[in-house]
This record gives sequence, structure tokens and C-alpha cells, in this order.
Amino acid sequence: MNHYRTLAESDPDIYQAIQDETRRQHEGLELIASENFVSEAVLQAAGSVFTNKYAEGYPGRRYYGGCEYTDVVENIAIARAKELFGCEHVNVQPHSGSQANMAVYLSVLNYGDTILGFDLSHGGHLTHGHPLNFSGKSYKIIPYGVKKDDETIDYEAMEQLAQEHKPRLILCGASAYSRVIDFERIAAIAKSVDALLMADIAHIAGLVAAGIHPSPIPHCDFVTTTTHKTLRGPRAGMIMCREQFAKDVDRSLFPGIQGGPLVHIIAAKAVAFKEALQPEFKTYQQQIVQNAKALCAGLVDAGFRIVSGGTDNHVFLVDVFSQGLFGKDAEKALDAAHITVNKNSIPFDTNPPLKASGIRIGTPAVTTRGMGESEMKVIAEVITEVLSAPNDETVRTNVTKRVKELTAGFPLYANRLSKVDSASGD
Ligand code: DSN
Repeated sequence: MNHYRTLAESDPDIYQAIQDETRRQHEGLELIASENFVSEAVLQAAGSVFTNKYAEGYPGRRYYGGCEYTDVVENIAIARAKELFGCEHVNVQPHSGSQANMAVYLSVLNYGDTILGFDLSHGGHLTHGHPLNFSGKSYKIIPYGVKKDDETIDYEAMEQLAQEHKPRLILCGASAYSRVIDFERIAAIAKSVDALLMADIAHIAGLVAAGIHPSPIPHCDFVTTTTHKTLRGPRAGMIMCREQFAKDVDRSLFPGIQGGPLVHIIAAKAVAFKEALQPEFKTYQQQIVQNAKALCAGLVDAGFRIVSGGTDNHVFLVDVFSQGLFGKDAEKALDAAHITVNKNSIPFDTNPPLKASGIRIGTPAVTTRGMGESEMKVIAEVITEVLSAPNDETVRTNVTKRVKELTAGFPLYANRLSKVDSASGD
């Protein structure tokens, strides 16, 4: 085996799949609310030789030798995360948001304890208590949701449920909720029943870091996040908590549920945090929200019903079933025209999740490409065209062409497309 051959030489199949994916990302409109495009610097760190390193333990207390540079990387990541979010303690080792959440639960809960969590079908997350997830299997889950009339979180009902069930932990945070979350109010509810409070800010972490969404840090015992959504880092997780819980959280993650940390990914997190500390990151986050509002307005003008009537953040849900379409079919039709969204249940959905009445749309990725409100108008138009005639091949072909023209003006990873491949595609 020649260790120094390029990927193209040593594994043409995988090389080609990566080229194809790079081109797909470049040529398509990425509107999945939980996706983003990391910088070249983040990609380089994620693809670095730190992938070779075992480093079980924490800086200065490792179970392996040779960790001097790993410690440099992890300490920098920790310092930058603290500066970014103003938290007392941070653990940058979770491989994912699920593992971050699991580590918090294991650090303070006993199996069977009661959790008050945001219902997945109203915008919550699998790990907040879905019956098929470890969270739903290990704990007694009391779900709270949104009000039927305005589809915003029902804080009064949440308070009543808290009084009635006296949960050990209250969870807030969402994966499909377009309004500001009132962390202060939820903290008052938690305090009134002596519950611990955890916010999972995976979706809005970038907005929080930039000061555009109120921070949960002053109000919560634990704050977890992924690092790859609005925060625009590598695919991974992170836990922040009050100092008093630091030791238990760290122990619960390692050796509790994880072994060796992914040092290359921690390096990439550190790079992303540095980017997020720059002034232009705030401008970027502001633009994400302006773009979401503009795209949402364009779809409202075209006659679509938006869950809760609009958005305050990076995401919104379109009730496509009110126009006779399942979310599943809307997703498929848009995909065929190189517009990527995901089907999503809407609150009080009458359709099963695999069909769903809605689609979820988010603007972090298109905003990273430099698109602004005028491009959002075009995107609203092309989505409307496709969804008005989801099976029409001519519409699909025309929209695909328009999407290619639009994305060509906002190049993405052009340096990573091989010359032959770029020449054939443009
Ligand atoms: N799957 C993520 C999302 O799309 O929101 C949440 O984990």
C-alpha cells in the first residue's frame, strides 16, 4: 500500500462520490434548516492528522501519551466556547447533540425520573423524550406543546404540567420552532417546582452566540448544542453547564458514554468558534434571519400558510397540506429541481410523520453563500412554481435551470471540484 497516493488515485469510487457531493452542494439550493457550509479552514482541521490520535480523558489528565498538541487544541476550543457563550463550564468532546443530551441526563437523573420536554410533533427533538428514543425509554416523559390558535409555545400549560408532575428536569429548545423561546419564563417555571433546567440550542446556537436570540446561559443549569447548524462548525456536539455540575457532566460523557474524543473534530470546532467570535459572524446571523423573513414573506404572498404565521429566526414550517400536498411529495418534487428541504410534521398534524403536512425551510446555508433578500424572492418564486405543479417535468426542468443559474453566482467549494469535473459541469 502506498500511503502517499491521493484519494483520487487510491480510491476512485469514494473520490468520485465526494466530487459528486461537492457539485450537488454547489449547484443546489440547500434549505435544510439544520445544515450549513463550513469554511475551508474548518474542513482542513476536520481532515487533519488529529484523526489518528487517541486522547481519552481531558486536558492534562489523559489515558494516553503524546497528547501535548491535543491539549493545546482542546484548551483553545474550551476557551473560545466560553468566550463565545459566556458559560461557566464547557465540554467540547460530545460526538453529537444526542450524546451531549444523554450525558446531561445521565449526570443528574435516575432512570424513571420525570422530564418535561417539548413534543417532537410540535417542534421538539427525538432526544427530548420520543418513545422510540433512549430518552423516552429511560425516563418518564411529560410533553408540552404549542397553542392551537397561534402555534406558539403554551407557557401556561407548561407551568400547569410542571406543577402537576413536578419534573426533575425541564427541557427546552427545538428543531422546528420559528419563534423566540422565552428562557427566562421557563426558568421561573423550573424554579417554582424546584426542577433543573436544560436548553438544547442546537438550531439557534449561532443566533445566540451573535446576540440575536436571547441567551439561555444565565437561566439554565445545562445548555447543549450541536456545532454544525447556525454555528457553522463541524458535525458534533457540546455541553455547557454551571460549574457545580462540571465534574458530573464530564464524567458522564467520558468514561460514561464515550471513549476517545474526535480530536480532529475538536480542532475544527475551535476554528469555527474563532470564526464565530469575529464581527462578521454577527452580520451573517442577522442576514440569516432577514433572509428567513424575506423567504417566508415571499411564500405567504404566494398563498402558503406558515405555521405560527412567520419566523423570528432561521427556520419556518410551510403547511403544504393546506394546499393539498403531503410534505413527502413536496420534498420529492423540490429535490428533483435541486431545491433541498425536509418534510416535517406540523403541530396537530393529521398525517403520519413519513407523509407529514409540512416542509421545513431554513436559511443558514444559502446565507453562507452570500445570498440576500433579493435571492430569497427568487427562491420563493421557484418553490412556488414547483409546488404548484409538482409532477410537471417542464416546470422541473425550467426551475432546475434557474436554480443552476442562481447558484452559479455564489460559488461554493469551487477549489475542491476537480478541473475535469468543473469543466464538464459549467
Ligand atoms: N436532525 C436535526 C435537524 O434536522 O433538526 C436535529 O437533530
